[in-house]
Amino acid sequence: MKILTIQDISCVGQCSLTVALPILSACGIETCVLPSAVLSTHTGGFSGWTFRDLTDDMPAIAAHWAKENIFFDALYTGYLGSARQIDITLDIRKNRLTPDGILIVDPAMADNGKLYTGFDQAFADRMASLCGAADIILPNITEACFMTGAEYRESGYDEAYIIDLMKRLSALGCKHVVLTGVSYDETKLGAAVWHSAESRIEYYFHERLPVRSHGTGDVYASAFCGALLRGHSILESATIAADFTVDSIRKTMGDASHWYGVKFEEAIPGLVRALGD
Ligand code: PXL
Repeated sequence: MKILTIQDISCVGQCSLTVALPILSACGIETCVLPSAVLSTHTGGFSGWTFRDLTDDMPAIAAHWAKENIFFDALYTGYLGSARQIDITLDIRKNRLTPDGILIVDPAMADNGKLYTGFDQAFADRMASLCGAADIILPNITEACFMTGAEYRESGYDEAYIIDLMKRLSALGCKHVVLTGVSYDETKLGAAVWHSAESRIEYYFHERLPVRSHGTGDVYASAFCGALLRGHSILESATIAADFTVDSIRKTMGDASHWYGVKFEEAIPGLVRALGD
């Protein structure tokens, strides 16, 4: 079982590849990488970061893999450095995935009602087309709204709002949606899983912690991919990933100097136990 993940290297900040690689490895999955960009830090709270766009390197890397007859069982995309990388990713999906290979897309581009620095609506529209080609997508509510044109609501919504979002997302073309950050009351937060073919919703709710943390989307998505490739169902994987993310946040709470990410490393033993043999 071999996964390829395409996302940036933020050298410092505990997100993207520095999170995906250790978590997927801990899950026992061979992980290959295609870095989309190299940044000195992530863009969420630091200032003056460096940004090396690797778009131009990506086609040659994929061409070399083709020469070497290298294929992947799964492709997991996160933060992409340019709109052109979406077309390159679609090419890689077409040419380098095994016949049963799956595409999992985390449209990592927005949170808390806002796009991350450097992204615009045109990028969100291209990301919507990548999500349309995916087997499973892992958006938060903000990303879902930017991709579908739905109104963003932070709280106070009901199940009809979430089901409308799910229908809009599956109209893009994806087979399953794992929507994160769903909450119908103040004490619980969780993920809603939508199966497009059956128009069926499932949930996993956990305790809501009183903090907002950076990088938790990447921690969640990486653990989700690891659990899924280890043979767990989508709902089980969504559950394992949520428990791991909550544990990582809990281990970071109270350490204000660690504002830029979560201490997921300390939660890895629990993740490995949750995966079972
Ligand atoms: O965690 C998502 C992410 C990934 N990569 C970079 C980011 C962010 C979020 O801000 O800035 C570079």
